[in-house]
Amino acid sequence: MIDFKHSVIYQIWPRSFKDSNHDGIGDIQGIISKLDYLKELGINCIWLSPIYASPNDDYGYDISDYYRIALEYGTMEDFDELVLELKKRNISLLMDLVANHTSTKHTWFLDALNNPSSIYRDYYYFKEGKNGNPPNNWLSFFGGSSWTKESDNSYYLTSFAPTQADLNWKNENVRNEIYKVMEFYLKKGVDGFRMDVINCIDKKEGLPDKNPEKKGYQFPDDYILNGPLVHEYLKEMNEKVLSKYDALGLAEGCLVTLDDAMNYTNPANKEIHMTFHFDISMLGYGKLGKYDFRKLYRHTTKEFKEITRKWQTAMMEKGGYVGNFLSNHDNKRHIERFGNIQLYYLESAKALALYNFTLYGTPFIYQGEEIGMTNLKLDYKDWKDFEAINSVQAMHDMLHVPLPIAKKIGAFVTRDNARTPVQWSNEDYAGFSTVIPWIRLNPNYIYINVQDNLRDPQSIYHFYKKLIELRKQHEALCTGKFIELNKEHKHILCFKRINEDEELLILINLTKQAADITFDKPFHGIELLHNGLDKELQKVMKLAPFEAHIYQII
Ligand code: ISL
Ligand code: CA
Repeated sequence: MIDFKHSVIYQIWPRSFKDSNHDGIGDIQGIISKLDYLKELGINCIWLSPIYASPNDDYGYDISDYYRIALEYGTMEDFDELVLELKKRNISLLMDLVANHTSTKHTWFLDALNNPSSIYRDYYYFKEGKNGNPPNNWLSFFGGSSWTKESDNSYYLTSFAPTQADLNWKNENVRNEIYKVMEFYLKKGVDGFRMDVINCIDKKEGLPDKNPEKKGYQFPDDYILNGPLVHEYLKEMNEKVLSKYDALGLAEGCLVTLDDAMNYTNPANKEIHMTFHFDISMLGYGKLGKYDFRKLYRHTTKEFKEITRKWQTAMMEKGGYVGNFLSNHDNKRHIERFGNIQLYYLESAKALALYNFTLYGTPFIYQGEEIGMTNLKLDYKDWKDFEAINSVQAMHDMLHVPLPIAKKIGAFVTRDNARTPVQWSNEDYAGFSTVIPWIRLNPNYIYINVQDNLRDPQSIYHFYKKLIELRKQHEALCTGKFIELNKEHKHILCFKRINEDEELLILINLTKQAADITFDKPFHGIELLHNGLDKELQKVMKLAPFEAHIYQII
């Protein structure tokens, strides 16, 4: 089992990581060519977003064959080579397991569709409509009905894109098929799985309407998320697969509740080992997410601190475990959401990194975050993200938002923001490729790129490297208790990480205002890291905007 409490995990979204064969699309050989860069950064584990055969309606999250590598990413031999090269460097590998749904191009689904007596019909949710309407009023994650029409009055459940058909986990054969896929990759030497929307695999019995008294599609939150059987299925998966291979299970934890998260990951329950939670990444969005456009707002520091406290305390008290992330392929890059790129680009990138690396829980880095990549507002014609395209259309069709406004909102929140190619250098096409990439490059690659970051000792990259190094040197950062100080402070997050041997003090000004903090008693400390000027630890500390420090108390 990978030592996940002492790991730093780097997420690769392969399409935009590095192209090796001049087609403008990232690929496995591209990843292999950058393993030394990742090793040098100090990470010891990779979570690789899907690389399996897929029609790419949702860029790999719609799998048509679990046992084949997508042509544009390479071959199974390339994959085996990747596993080997990772082993040489002592870097573990988590594959993405997309098991809530398959692509509608998967042979199971095609057979179900074409053959009325197919055994595969029960692999999915096929259901008759109600008076010319879908079987129920569930809203899809990507906008519109959760149901896609098969014929006049027959539908199948598609909780995400209409080409992603939900699998019926109540069918034992489905579960066994998924376990077989897991074993196939475990035998190849992978170390575990990041499980896509795994907490959606138990749908409410009978698939009833949600809030039937209301008009229009309703988000089926508690009808499809964290159903009671998810725990049973995860226990079975643990017993039949994970435990046998000593493999790591990480849940995506889509909109997970605190109690469920703790139950999924409490070792006593023998389910999985770690989960993400969405509370930080949903900040600034409405309950329905980034397209809940009337509710978009700039989060408050109070909320940010409350969420941090809530999850840190829960882990201490309830024994569960989370992975901490600020960015991923599903959200625009965090530097613009929680930092300030206009005035405090370097400071806020570093302050937020310091936050993510000093919490209890395993820190994740999303590709390009370590060099301070930013978001790119794409013209509508350049959009690739189905969620964005469909949600904008749904806003227009269902809520009568004028298209130009809907598109503005879409450009602001689309996942494409975070999916532009990694900026390796200031050469043509940012050193990502030698031809025009599949999605637009951020023109700021001229001054935001890996090459320049490597050269400048004050760069964001070098700051991440130091943070990773510090986690290796200070056990308290990995497993120490989290104790918050001056909770009510309006700007500064202040906490200790403590174990039997040491006491660390972390101070982060989360805002663009300068702020003072006064401690009840004076501390003395050695400065371990800061993102501005070296400062002695005193009873009253004056912090500049986004200033952040780690001290070892003596
Ligand atoms: O992006 C989101 C936040 O608004 C979610 O709706 C997202 O779809 C959800 O977090 C589930 O994400 C995962 O499953 C999706 C896939 O599109 C995402 O890329 C994946 O991370 C469906 O497989
Ligand atoms: Ca390529």
